[in-house]
Amino acid sequence: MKITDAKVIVTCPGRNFVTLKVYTNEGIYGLGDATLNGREKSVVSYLEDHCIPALIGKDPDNIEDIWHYFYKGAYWKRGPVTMTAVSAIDMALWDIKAKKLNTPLFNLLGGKSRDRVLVYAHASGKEMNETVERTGKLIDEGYQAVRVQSGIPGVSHAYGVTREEKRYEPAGKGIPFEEQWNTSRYLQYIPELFEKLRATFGNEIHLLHDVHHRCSPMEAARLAKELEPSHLFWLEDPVSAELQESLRLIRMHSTTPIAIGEVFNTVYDFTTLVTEQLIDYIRMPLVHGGGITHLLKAAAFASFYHVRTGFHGATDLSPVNMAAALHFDLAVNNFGIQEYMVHENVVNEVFRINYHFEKGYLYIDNTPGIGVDIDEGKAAKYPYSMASLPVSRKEDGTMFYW
Ligand code: KDG
Ligand code: MG
Repeated sequence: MKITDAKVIVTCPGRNFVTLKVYTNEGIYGLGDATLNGREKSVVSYLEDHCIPALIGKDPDNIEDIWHYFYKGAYWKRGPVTMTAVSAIDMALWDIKAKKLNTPLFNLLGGKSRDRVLVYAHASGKEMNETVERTGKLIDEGYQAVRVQSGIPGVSHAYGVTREEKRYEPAGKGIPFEEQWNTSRYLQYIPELFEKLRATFGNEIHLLHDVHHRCSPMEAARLAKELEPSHLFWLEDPVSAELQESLRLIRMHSTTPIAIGEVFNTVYDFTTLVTEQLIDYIRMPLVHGGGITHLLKAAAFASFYHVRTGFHGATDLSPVNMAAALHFDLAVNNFGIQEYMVHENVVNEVFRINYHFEKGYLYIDNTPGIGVDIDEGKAAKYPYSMASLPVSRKEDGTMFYW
């Protein structure tokens, strides 16, 4: 079998998505998600200018070798742009192999360890009552796990809260929108919010929260400790984890489970976090973490330290990634939970999906391969439109982590 061509499809049905399509001489093609929120065109360039010319002519069956060609073979390795491109190639090759063998992808990853995938949804509100009400709505819809973010009194734009009456979407049109931040107000408010959520909904529902990299190690330790009575499923990204050692401080002070890694790209970003058991869940998704080939190894490594997966699954990861993630989630033993932010309906006009939600879980059908397809005619109706993630400043104007 030979790769005869590959192309990159950029489409913006409400938000930008980048999809790699790899063609073979046997008429089978594979799809890979190559979306890197707010940096879409950088990945397009890396794929078109550097990867695709070298990919053509290779045997798509040799996934391991091709992965190392684009990873080990590149002197300028790692980083989100490079690794998103590597991920897209890898995902497309697994799609091709599974289609060729006429079997759903999970069968090539060891088969099913479970029949369904526990997911968590996003609830957010401008203030406490609205936040509690929206959490209740999701529970009524059948979700068993909910990530809860809320507007903070005195903070003009807290992370994760929808600015319009639509679902929360992180990227905005044009250059970055500037949000404001105040850590002390946040630290005061969040334990009260979760106390109220537990009092309202009881202990059965799984509650999650994303700090989105905004605390110092000691602030994060305080928050994790004060949230202990609310028994969170996890506290996500309590600190910006460039400095892996900073997680030691949080662990020293609290038993609240910690999830980290949606901005990581390789296993080297979290070796200390795993070997010292400083985290409980690893969030690095297939689309930014080197695809299925690298995540199989990273998840296996994490499993030896009892760290489970909890893949990133926001709306800026395309349905191709979501379906690939579901195959992975079904297969690996140390699966923990899957983030599921529902795409707008228009996205599912462009992408034909093969998964559905029922009573807290996602189910995927037995379509061979990853099982998602793209309608290129519809994709062409929605041209690329520049969008960026926000930036964040403290009230005195100091640049901060978003
Ligand atoms: O592109 C960035 C978003 O996907 C991110 O801000 C969402 O933190 C996020 C999450 O946990 O889903
Ligand atoms: Mg997050």
